Amino acid sequence: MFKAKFSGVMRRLSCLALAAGLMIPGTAFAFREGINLPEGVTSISSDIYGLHMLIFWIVVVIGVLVFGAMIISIFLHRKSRGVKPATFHHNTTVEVIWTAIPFLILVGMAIPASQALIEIEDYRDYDMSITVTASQWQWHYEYRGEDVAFYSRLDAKSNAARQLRDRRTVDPEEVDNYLLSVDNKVVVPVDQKVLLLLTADDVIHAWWVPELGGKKDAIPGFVNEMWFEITEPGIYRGQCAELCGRDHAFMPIVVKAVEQDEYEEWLEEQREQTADSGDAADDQVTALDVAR
Ligand SMILES: [Cu+2]
Repeated sequence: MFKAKFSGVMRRLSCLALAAGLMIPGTAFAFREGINLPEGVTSISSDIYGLHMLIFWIVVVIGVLVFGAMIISIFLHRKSRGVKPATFHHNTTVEVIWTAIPFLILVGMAIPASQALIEIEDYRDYDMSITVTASQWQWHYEYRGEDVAFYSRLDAKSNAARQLRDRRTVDPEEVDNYLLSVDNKVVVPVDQKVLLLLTADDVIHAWWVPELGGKKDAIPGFVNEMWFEITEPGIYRGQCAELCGRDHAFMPIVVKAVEQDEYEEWLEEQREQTADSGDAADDQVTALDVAR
């Protein structure tokens, strides 16, 4: 008798512990730095973050209400207190309520979600555009109408550190932003709508810088679009986000957002370099591929 009662209590306690064990650390964990979605530095990324947090809190409230009702019911209406099960079935009022409330919640979530999606897909009225061509394993950026084009690859230090142990000349621990640095950064001005036209030469790649909000596939034979407008100067890092072959992990993306004057100066420098080097960029690819 005592044993049966004890195991019943234990079962209930385990249920409570499991529910609390899943909910409390889950909520706390989401707020640890680096775990939650980054708020980012573009108008779209902050909209996405706002949407994410809104839905997160709706889910938390639903979770607390549903689990709370379950836990209270299990505790107060337990057999050992002499509670007899109700025998009714069908309650139209309750059924209308539990259909209408989730419907309203879903509509409430769909409105801001649709607004964010429409904004993400609005490619009109951009200030500048860059054609991004991915290939194994590098990015090519062409600033449209500016006579500026270059390849962007893993920086030499990260590349030396990523080699197999016997060929390694640099310790990965000593490399800042290991595997997240490139030789040529994508420089863009702040507060300008930058349109990216993405495609690929060989297999599918994906351009992804978390702090700019969203990512987009670069697919051979197709041109995909994405846009961002960075509000804060800084360096933002990302990676190819589509498994694209052996060196997929070694094609990072680095975007440097600067003020308009600095951007103009950089463009001028790049124009000079592009004019000097001619087609040298293509030769470099061959040399790099051989070296790899
Ligand atoms: Cu890739």
